[in-house]
Amino acid sequence: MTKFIPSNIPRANDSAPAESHPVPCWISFGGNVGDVHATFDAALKLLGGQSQLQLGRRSGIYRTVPMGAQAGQSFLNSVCELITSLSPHVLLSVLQSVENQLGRIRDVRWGPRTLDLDLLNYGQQIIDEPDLVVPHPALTYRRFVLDPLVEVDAHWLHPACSLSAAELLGRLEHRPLRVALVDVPRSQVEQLTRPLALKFPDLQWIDDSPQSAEVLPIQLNSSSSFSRRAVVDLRRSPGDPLEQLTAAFTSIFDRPQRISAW
Ligand code: A4P
Ligand code: MG
Repeated sequence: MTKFIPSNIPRANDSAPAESHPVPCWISFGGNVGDVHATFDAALKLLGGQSQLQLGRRSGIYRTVPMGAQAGQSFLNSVCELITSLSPHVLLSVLQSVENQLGRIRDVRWGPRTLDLDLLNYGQQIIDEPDLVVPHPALTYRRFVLDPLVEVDAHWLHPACSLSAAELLGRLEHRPLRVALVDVPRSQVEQLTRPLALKFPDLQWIDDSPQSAEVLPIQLNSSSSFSRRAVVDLRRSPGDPLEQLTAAFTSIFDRPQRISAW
């Protein structure tokens, strides 16, 4: 079979080889500009029309609280499974091409958007490159990703930390939520925790080294790897540490509402 590469898709970053066997991937859909449900349908049609790419399971559609100071109105979010033999980078290019065709304007990071398609995983592969990180580093704390994913694939296993989607969601639902900043000096912790305590009263800050599975570890700065404990990794989030934490807790304390089937 001839390998199909859409003509408008750049190949420069296609360093990883395509898989010989189709790979199951979860894609997160998000949007908060225009008729988002219609945009999701249009995206599905475009993706379904690609060769080497097959549509799989999909969740219902959820209304979610906007995460990030610049994010705008409430979002609709969903997840859809794609089974593909495209390489990870070509798949990312396909997703970006579909976003662009459906009116995505990239001006503000975490800004309002007609459509955002994030690659949550590529089978069990772990990729950490400047333009592509999988599993998606933010999926461990985003209710707008985990709630739909648990609906359709609760047993999905995070390739790096080996927690299932249901376990990742479950640890966000403890109240009070016990959290520890694993790489912030104790002298700076109070400056961050005090304003957050007012906004998120169900937070309980743990000072000690977070060894317990019931403590949610959060990483802001350091380069050391905490992946085995499934750290909440905010190193790529925009803004200063207070903005990064505010955004993360906004999503963690959200209660996404399933508003319809897809
Ligand atoms: N990139 C790296 N890894 C990936 C990956 N696994 N999937 C790079 C997709 N892209 C990946 O993305 C920026 C760059 O990330 C890309 O060039 C790609 O090479 P972008 O889509 O251009 O910009 P963005 O979406 O503004 O940034 P980012 O960091 O992807 O933001 P997110 O994570 O998409 O979050 N609130 C609610 N309730 N629901 C939402 O869906 N989404 C965001 C944006 C903010 N707040 C939200 C929601
Ligand atoms: Mg994105």
